Amino acid sequence: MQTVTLAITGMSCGHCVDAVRRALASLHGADVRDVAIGKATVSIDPAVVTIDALIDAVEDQGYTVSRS
Ligand SMILES: [Cu+2]
Repeated sequence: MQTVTLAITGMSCGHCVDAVRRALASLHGADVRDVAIGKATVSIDPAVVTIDALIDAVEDQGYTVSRS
């Protein structure tokens, strides 16, 4: 497992936190550890899911993820 923290812009309230959490939790191989306004921490199995897939899932909800 690998732990990934995403920096997310565009989140402003609890609904955003829920939307991001749901988007990440829907991915196979991803285990959501923590979501707060502006960031999400996820444990992933790199053989199953990529960081790009995490980013795409969050950005599909209308937020922007900065890639470090
Ligand atoms: Cu919101």
